[in-house]
Amino acid sequence: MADQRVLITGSAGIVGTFMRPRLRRADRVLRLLDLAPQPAAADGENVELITASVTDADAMARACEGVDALIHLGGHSRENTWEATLDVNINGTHTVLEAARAAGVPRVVLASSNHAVGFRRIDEAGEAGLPADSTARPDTFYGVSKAAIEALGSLYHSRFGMDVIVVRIGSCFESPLLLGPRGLITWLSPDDGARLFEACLSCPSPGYRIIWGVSDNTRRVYSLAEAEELGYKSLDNAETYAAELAGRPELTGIAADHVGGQFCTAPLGTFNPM
Ligand code: 15L
Repeated sequence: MADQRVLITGSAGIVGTFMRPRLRRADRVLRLLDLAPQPAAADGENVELITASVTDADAMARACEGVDALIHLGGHSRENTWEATLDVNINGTHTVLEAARAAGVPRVVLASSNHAVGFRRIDEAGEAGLPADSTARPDTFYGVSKAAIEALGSLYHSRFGMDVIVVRIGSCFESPLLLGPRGLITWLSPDDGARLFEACLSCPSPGYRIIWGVSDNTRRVYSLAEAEELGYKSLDNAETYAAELAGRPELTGIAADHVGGQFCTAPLGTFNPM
């Protein structure tokens, strides 16, 4: 059987960089697309490197040729101006989906974020956690773009039958230590991230789904049931870092009460380096 070809946009970004070695398989070609330079293929690494923007329709059309599944991570990963957010995140995702549709890519995984629902209150989460398909309550222009990305994915599924899985990622970093105490709630370990994307790539006929991308953290407020239905099993828990985070400043007020944390109070439309 021919190798599976998986296109990853934004492959030089934080999550993309974590996924490159973790999604490597002998029977898989990773086609890695980013505007930024990427390390050359290591010995025996089955990768194809493309330098391009997700907003470039011709480049995306070429990138989607012969692709079995697409993981769309590309775009601004935090708050930015409305114009940049609209251009790269919303128009860029439209360009990506349109190229995937035209090339007959059967499955697309879209990176969304907790900030699509950042203004949901933490105390809305019941015992099982906040449902993965809770309706949008964005906390930023960035969050609005993620809600739009989710809606585009739904449209492309309904109109064209593409399998589309939207992953509302919590905070995917090497460890929750970079994030402060909120990371004990939101952390998605890179290894769990890879387990999650593998489940998205291999589950049979998912249709359109929204799932949370989070580790099985003791303090998690997001439901894992929807991701587990696709075969995801988290093996990590941010709580192992709790002692190291003790004494670090806790969020207060609106930021503490809502899923989006400090994004809920950061200035709108201003690049947020967090
Ligand atoms: C996100 O969506 C960002 O991409 C990431 O940089 C983190 O800030 C994360 O949310 C978070 O909520 O911690």
